[in-house]
Amino acid sequence: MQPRAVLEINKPATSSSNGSGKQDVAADIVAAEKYTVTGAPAGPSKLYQGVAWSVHNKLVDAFEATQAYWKEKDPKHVYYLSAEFLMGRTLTNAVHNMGLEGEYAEALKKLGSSLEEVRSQELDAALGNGGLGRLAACFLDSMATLDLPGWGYGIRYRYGMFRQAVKDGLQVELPDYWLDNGNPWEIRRPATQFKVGFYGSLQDGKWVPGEEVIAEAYDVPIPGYKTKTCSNLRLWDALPTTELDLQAFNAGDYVKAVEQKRKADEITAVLYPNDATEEGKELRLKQQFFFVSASLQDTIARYLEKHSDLSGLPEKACFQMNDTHPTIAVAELMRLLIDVHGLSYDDAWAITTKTVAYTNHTVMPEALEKWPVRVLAKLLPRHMQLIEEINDRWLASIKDHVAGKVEKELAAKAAAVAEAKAAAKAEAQAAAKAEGKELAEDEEEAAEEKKEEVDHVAEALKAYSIIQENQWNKGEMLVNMAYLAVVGSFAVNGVAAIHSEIIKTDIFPQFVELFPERFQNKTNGVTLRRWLAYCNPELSALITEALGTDAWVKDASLLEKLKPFAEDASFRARWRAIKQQKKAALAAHIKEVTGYEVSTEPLFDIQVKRIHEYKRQFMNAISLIYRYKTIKEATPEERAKMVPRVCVFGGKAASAYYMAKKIVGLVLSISETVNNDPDVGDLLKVVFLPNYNVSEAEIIIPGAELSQHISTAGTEASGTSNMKFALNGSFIIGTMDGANIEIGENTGFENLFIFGVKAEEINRLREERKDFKDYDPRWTAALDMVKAGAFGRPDYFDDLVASVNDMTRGNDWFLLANDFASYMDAQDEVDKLYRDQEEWTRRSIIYTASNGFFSSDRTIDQYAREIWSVQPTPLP
Ligand code: GFP
Repeated sequence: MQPRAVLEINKPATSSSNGSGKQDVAADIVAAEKYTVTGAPAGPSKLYQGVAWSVHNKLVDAFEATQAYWKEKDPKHVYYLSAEFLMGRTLTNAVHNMGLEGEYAEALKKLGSSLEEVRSQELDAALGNGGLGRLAACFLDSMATLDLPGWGYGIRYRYGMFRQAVKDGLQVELPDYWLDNGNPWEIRRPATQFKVGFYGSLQDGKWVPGEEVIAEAYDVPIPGYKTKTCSNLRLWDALPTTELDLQAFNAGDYVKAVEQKRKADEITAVLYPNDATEEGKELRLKQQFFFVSASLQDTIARYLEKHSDLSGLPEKACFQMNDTHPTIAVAELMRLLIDVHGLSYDDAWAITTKTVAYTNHTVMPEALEKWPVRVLAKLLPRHMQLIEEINDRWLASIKDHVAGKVEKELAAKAAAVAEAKAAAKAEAQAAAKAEGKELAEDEEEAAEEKKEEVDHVAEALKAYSIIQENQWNKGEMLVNMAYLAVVGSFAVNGVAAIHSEIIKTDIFPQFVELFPERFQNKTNGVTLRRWLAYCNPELSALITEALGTDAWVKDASLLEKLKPFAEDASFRARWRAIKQQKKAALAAHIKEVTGYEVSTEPLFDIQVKRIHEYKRQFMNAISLIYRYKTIKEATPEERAKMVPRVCVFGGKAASAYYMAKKIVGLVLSISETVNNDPDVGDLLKVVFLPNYNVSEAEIIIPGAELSQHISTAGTEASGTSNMKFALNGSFIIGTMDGANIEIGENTGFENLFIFGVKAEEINRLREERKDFKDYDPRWTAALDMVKAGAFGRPDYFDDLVASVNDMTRGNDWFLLANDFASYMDAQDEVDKLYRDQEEWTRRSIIYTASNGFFSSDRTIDQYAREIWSVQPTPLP
């Protein structure tokens, strides 16, 4: 397709040399400030732009060298398809990964500033929601660091995730104008455009779209750590095929004149449009198809530059689908291969199922997407037709297996029935005999049983079908995207050991029975660059000093060697001093953002993550109410023995999530009441930090002493902040859920505060607790305070309280009341250990030393070897 003639602009002046052949970074920065951000007044913001644009040039050099090399060598690439990439800020990461920190520190000193000062001017790229999006960002860092040829593919949302603010004690959502000052971290590629169609109809078997947009590429260079490799995150923007309908304009119809532009803009406006409405659903599916189609077209086009035969595609490309959002890739790859490139259905299917792999990140039903056939058929008629064909062929291929299984089950059932019947018959015969009569045979029964068998097979096949009836809305047919992903992929993985098992037993058991080898585990990880080395330079320096090398930043297994230092009192003192320093930084941040002044002496206790009922922030809040009550009622002697705490919450509630927003409201109300109660003083402070994002996390995590990962067992697939906290020497209070379990195995369970029921007990408990009334008195006391209005707005919190405390109105699905007593006991254990600061510090060191396993380098290495078959391809 002919690109529009647009130039790549925004490039700052070329690099300056200071005459000695060495680049003059300060001069570069000044030039970039002058020529790129013309007009803006001098100040930190302008200086940031200057610095960023000067780094941009260096990134582009590394990027071009890597991409040219990979193009020449033509290694297999992995393409990580993800609706989310939660990148956060780039400057610090780029400067350090490229080893430029010395030069930039010096240059900025000359200019009267510092990297720390400048970095805070950068707006977060929040193109993600939570763990899934941040994981994708960590993976990109590790892929580049391990020299693995791979790109991320996603959407360049104009407003990203919403900005969370607090108004009148409640969450409000504001647009996140992250692109306001331009974006020095991307390169626009007007020459890389693809058409993406929607709607329309099938004419002579061919899809004629009713609407089209252009996907235009933006490349975000991803520098690896201590390597020349700089890989790519390609994000798509949507443009209208006709920006201005001049005829309509001239006829005075100004709305129609720009209608195409408006429609294109809609696609890339926000992450996760509210899909409660039909329009919202359609828009979300449109987004998914938009980026998937562009990414597949792009990959195929690049493949065809070097190869003529698409049958070799699986040797050169692997598409990793990050959750169900990109699953339409299965149908789109089929369509491109069949309709555009002329392959047969069978050949296309063989290629697709060798090229696509799927990661499942959740067992929450709301996140296992199911699209109404109605919506899919309207938006993507050809894809719906292909999905039907995929499903028909799939069901036909397993029919014998299912029939055999049904036969066995029926035989077993029939044997049991026959046995029962024989017993009954014997009994009846005995009775008849006693009365001197004879029994007649029932001949119709056999025919009846035969008919039943046929129905049973059809019934059993439904469990395997990609297209299913909506169980809540009979008559509506849905496409189960997770099933499409499983059928269309060569590998399916969960993200922590327990989760990968639950997937097999609870989510996809019928598929496991057919191809067990397809199911794998890849325990998540986080990049140690961002989440230890850069966010906690003080602790990193101490680790490097102790180990005599900074090689641990790339080889996290070396952290293990820190263990003996835990026994050294002087080392512990230095460790503790650094924790105090990071607590002070967090306290200063709390003051700046909320106005609350908190002491740095108390235990810093943190729960930061998306607000969701399964993550049970509400249970934490209830425990704090009880703590508050205890403080209020304590004698001076009792107060003197208490362990003071600063309890921090952070996290966004999805805009349409009713209960989650109430949980935020409750935490804010508790915070206001407790923090302004003069009786309480430093014994307890409760803080809600609004707009939790990557940059906030980089301040919060190093300052944590205790972090909470308290989801109902079996609900949190993995969690990744637990890994970040552990690596920064923070204790974990948590359930036997997600990666907590593996963290426990690595750290020693005696060092975690584990409580609550196990995953295998959940279903039984949910059943048993239907008439539950036996509440822990601490629980009741705390909830009574909410009901009585101790935190204001009792009416507003009424539904929230009922959801966990009134079996007629809610059913405490996430078992808060059930786990509460053991949670409170675990909290008492925390207080007890905290009183012994030497022991606490010793174990804090053990946390950092034990959890190198959770480096995303390890995770990515496993993906590369065990799923992708992608080899490291470093530049010479
Ligand atoms: C999801 C799961 C987490 C998991 C991440 C990454 O996170 O348990 O750690 O994906 O695999 F819920 P959210 O996007 O839901 O936060």
